Amino acid sequence: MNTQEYIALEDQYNARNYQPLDVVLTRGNGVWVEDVEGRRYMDFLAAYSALNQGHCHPRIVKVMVEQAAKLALTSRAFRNDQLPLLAKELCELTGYEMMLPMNTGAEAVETAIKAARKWGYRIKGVPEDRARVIACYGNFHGRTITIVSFSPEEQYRDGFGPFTPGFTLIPYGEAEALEAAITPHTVAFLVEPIQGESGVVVPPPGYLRQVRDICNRHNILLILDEIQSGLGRTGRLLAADHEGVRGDMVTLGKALSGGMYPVSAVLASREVLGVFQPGDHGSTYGGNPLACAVAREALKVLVEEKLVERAAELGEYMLARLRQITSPHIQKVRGKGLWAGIVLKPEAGGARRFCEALLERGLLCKETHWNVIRLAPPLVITKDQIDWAVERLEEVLQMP
Ligand code: IF1
Repeated sequence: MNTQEYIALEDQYNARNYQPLDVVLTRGNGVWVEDVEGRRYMDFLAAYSALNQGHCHPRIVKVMVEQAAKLALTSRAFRNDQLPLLAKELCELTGYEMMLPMNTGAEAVETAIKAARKWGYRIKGVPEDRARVIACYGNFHGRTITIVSFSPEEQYRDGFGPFTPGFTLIPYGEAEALEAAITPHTVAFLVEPIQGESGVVVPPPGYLRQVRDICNRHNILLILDEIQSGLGRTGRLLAADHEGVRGDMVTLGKALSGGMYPVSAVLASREVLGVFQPGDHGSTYGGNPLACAVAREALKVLVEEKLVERAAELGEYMLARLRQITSPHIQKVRGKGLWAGIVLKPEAGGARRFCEALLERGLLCKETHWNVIRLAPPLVITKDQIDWAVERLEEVLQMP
């Protein structure tokens, strides 16, 4: 079958909840992917940071295949021999006391919100059903009904009401706005250390430290959504590490499995995750031995291949090179580590046409918010490969 035939089938039988670029991929290896016509592309999106370890990392594939053949799923009705090891290794790596495993990012965020509400009622003493969580304009935390209830993006909400109450939105990057929005019923502030979907929006220096301080003073939980920013992407294990800030809860997903399988988790203190009693919360697949074995290896690869250090070093190089591009279309380049948003001027006609032109030149990336070209290559990328990609970006950004 060729590209057009696959596209026709997908459009006939699959819900049209996406508008992907018209490339049908069939294999991947490191930073490279290949389509059904045998054409090769460099993946500069890395599944929105899920592929920090690169496509089909041989060590993770090996563990996955071995574990799949051994024991894949027990449900949490029984214990398995992988979950305790992942829990210990992830907590030791990140310095948190406990974790709670789920599957997708949205589930981790839902879990954090549930924990924050219960903590508010049981520990902070907020009156039942009055708890409020503050989040930011420009946020993206997933697509469940509760999460889109506080999405600022009209399309993500349109047609999906009625919504879950209990959320307040404030501007991102303004610590004073948080202080002003807090009420006695506020239980948590949920924030991305760098906003991904919004176009790789880096808050002003000191922002996270200020919000940490405000949360301390008002006894509210700081929930850091590191699903996209965490696990090396920004050149630190967690993006909040740049400011030496620790959340009361951290959500992880995406690269926790190296792109191999949906694995997410909430990290927190014993006080916070201790609010869950048996039966309060769970998931059939959450914490399954296949997921845990894969996540353990994905974390080992991250550490042993020094991918975090690599992102710091090569990220600086990539951002410097991107900022040297002269193009009439570029308004500015934002980013941290191997994560960048090239913000185009309004008159550039949107980022999609540049992504389509890049596709023709063998570079895969994706627009966000119509005028931002988002870049997030696998962290296993080399300097030469960054040069190769930047050359192609330079070329398409010269288009009229
Ligand atoms: C899609 C965006 C990126 C996330 C943060 C939670 C989740 C995400 C910070 C939910 C998910 C996604 C989902 C994917 C595209 C992608 C995305 F453009 F939509 F916003 F990366 F920037 N917190 N991000 O970024 O995790 O439930 O999807 O596992 O198409 O929705 P999930």
